[in-house]
Amino acid sequence: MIRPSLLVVCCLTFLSYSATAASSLVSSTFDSDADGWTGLTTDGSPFWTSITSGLTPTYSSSDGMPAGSITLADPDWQWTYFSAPGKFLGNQSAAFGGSLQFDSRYVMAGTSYSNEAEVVLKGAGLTLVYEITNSLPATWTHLDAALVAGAWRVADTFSGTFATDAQLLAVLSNLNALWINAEHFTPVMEVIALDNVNLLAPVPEPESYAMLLAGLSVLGLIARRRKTRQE
Ligand SMILES: [Ca+2]
Ligand SMILES: [Ca+2]
Repeated sequence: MIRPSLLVVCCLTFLSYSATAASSLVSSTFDSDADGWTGLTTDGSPFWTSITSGLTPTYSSSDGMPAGSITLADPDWQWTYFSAPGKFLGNQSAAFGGSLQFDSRYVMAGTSYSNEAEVVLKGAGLTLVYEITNSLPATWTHLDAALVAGAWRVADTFSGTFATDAQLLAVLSNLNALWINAEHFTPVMEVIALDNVNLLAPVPEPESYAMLLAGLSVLGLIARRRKTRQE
């Protein structure tokens, strides 16, 4: 019979492994300020040239999920994006196979929905784009961009070729821009809010858990045998 103490250790180890496996690599929850986020406008696909950069988001201490978020007002006829601070950039290869998650909503709507890439990643000479939805509502909405090949297109939202594993990993390993859409409507008038930006490592497959449990069981057996021999 497995000793209760050993069982507890096994369970605790398993639980702590589960809790840390999908943990955030880097995040912005906007608890006290804009956390270094800026805004920019771009002419979009296929070149994603930045037209105006260094826009200052407005910080809200009362709006958010929970409170504390930023908004960006559409300043011109180009595509407006939130631009991530340095802590989200550089080598983020640990997020490969994971996801980029965030909450967003519109504070002020335009007259009709329009569509452009939801997230833009630049690095290693590549621009990758991810499309989620063109109908962002007024209520806070959780968005999840899986960082897996086949989910991202190269440079063009609707007709670009899908990025390969190698391309996605190359971009994540040398990330020099991470933009989140603040352009959901025509014409120039909407205000878009952002909260809880999270870059997450991949969650292990069920087989990984099974292997971990098998390994722990073997360790338990060895420990019991040693104990029996000592007695
Ligand atoms: Ca918040
Ligand atoms: Ca607009």
